[in-house]
Parts: sequence; structure tokens; C-alpha cells
Amino acid sequence: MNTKDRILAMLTSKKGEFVSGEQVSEELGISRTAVWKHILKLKEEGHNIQSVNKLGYRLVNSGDIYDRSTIVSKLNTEILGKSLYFFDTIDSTNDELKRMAADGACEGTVVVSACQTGGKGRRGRHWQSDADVGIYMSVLLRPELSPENVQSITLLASSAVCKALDKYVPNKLGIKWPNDILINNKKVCGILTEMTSEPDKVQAIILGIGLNVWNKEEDFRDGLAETATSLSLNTDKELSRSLLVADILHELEDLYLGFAEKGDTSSFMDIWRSFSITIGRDIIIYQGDNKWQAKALDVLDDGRLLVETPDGQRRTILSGEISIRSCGA
Ligand code: BT5
Repeated sequence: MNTKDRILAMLTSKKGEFVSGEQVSEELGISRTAVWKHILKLKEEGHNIQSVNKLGYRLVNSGDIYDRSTIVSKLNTEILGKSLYFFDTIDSTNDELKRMAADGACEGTVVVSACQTGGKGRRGRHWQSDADVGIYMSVLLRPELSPENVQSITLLASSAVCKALDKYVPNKLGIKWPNDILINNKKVCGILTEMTSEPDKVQAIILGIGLNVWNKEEDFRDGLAETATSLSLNTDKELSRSLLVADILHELEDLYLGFAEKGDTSSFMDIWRSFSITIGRDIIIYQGDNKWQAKALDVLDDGRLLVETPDGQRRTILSGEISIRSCGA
């Protein structure tokens, strides 16, 4: 192992704690200036190393090199991400991809950004998108489908994300209809699906995925610490945002190609149901100014939620907010 790699190994073994320049120089028998030069080289290679006066050096998010070439090196897809744009910062990956779609970008184009200044949730809500802690990505799909089928694409996406995340947090994930992915009832991922269409044909679907990876509890602002969580808060497994992006794209493509070929939602609806924390629960449904209670019975193959009201009537809901009673989410 050369000296630079030995420094990296030392920093990695400290798991995010500081190591002083003196310690490194003594252990490796090199001068402090030589240590500093190797650290600069490691930073150039993309390692996120923080240098703080009197404390020394620490590796932030160890091993998590996040850039276009690292993502592409891990991609194992035919279509999704073949055209992939990586930004250090952008207003919103959904908005950027929408602009690209209007200019004729092809199906499978992906936009990833290390940070968003105007990350969006549904209905104009805000998505906290701090630098270096999360995944903010959008995927362009152009399926031969009518606009009514778009709801099921959102469920396809949450099923794919759960498949990709399950190995990091086995048996902990839950999906709250339609698009919230939770760990122990706290939101780790949100999905925003936007569409442009002609009356009976979809032109473009922009699938936006926001995933909290490295956030610590104190990073969540505006009361979000009560309701939000991150992957690293729930697993000791090694995390790499580049690998996560590649894995999510792989799982998405797998489910999407099956769906686009046969128009059949059953393959991913079974996955969705297996992660669902909504079905069988008493819920409150919010639609505009109305709020009513019901029991969630099932999710239909087109993505609508089938519910039963206390007087025994069955209804389906296509969109809206729900909260699950006695779950806090
Ligand atoms: C969503 O909206 O959950 C969809 C979020 C989609 C974000 C991605 S990031 C990449 C792409 N580009 C974008 O601009 N957006 C997409 P909704 O169900 O409306 O939830 C929004 C609510 O979640 C907010 O009102 C907060 O309460 C909460 N929230 C905001 N930021 C959060 C975060 N980082 N983690 C967990 N919860 C958050």
C-alpha cells in the first residue's frame, strides 16, 4: 500500500473521528507537510476530507465518492441513466429534467445533484435537500400510456426504491400510500411524479426521488427531526450514494420494462403491498378542506386506494393525503 492509501486507511478506520497531522506523520514516518500534500491529493480524487485547525483531518461519509463517473461505473442498466447528468448544485432535479424533456431528451435520461436549492415536494411543498447528505435524482420516462396510468408509476417507483434499500435496513421499511417510504414510521424517502401529456397520451413523466442518506438528527430543520430519518441513522452497513443511485436505477428499470412491455402492474403491486403499512389500517384522508376516516382495504392495480368508511361504504381514492391512525406519520 502506498503512503497516500495508508493515510486513507487510517482515516477510514477512525470512522469519521479526527486524526491529527502529528499522529499521521509519526505513524507513517513522514513530515507534516508530506501528510498535508497527500491529503490534498486524496481530496482531488473526490474523498470528502475535512481539515480543522488543531484537530486534524477526518473523512466525512467514508468511502462515499459521489460523482458522475463513479455512478456510471456502477450502473448495470440498458436504458435508465445511459444519459446521466450530475450537478454539484441545481434548483430542482425535476425542474432541470423537465427543461431537458422539453428540449427532446430521450427516455431514461437521469439528472442527479449533490444539492438542491429549490427541492420540491407535492403541492408546492419544500424538500430539504442539503449538500452531501442525500440523493436527489430524477428520471425521464416516456411510456406509451394514457395519463390515468401515472399513479401506478409512482407506486412502481416506491416498490423499486424499497427493493434497493431493503438490504441496508431489512424488515424496517414501510410504504405509506402513495409515495412515502418510512423507516420506523419516519420518512426516509419521498417521490414526486410530474407529467406532461396530450389528452390521451403521456409525453413525459419525471420521476423525482429524494432519499436521506447521511443526515444526522440535528440536520433536520423546521420540526422535521420528529418525522424524518436517514439511512445512516438506521444501519451500520457501508453506504455509497453512487451505488445507491445505480441500484435504484437498476430496480426501477427492472420493474418498468416489465410494466411497459405488458402494461401489467401486478408484478410490482405485489412488491408494493409487501412493503405497505397502509393496507388494513385505520386512516384519516385529507382532500382539500375535507377530512374523513376510513379503513384502508387494498390498493388497486391502477394505484387507487380502496377504503371502507365507518358506515360500510367502499370508495376509491386517486390522490390526496392520508395519515395512519396511531402511527404518527
Ligand atoms: C414528497 O413530497 O415526499 C416528494 C419529495 C420529492 C423530492 C425529490 S428530490 C429530487 C426531485 N427534485 C425535486 O425538486 N423533488 C424531487 P410530499 O409528500 O409533499 O412531502 C413533502 C413533506 O415532507 C414536507 O412538507 C416536509 O414535511 C417533509 N420533508 C421535507 N423534506 C424532507 C426530507 N428531506 N426528509 C423527510 N421529510 C421531508
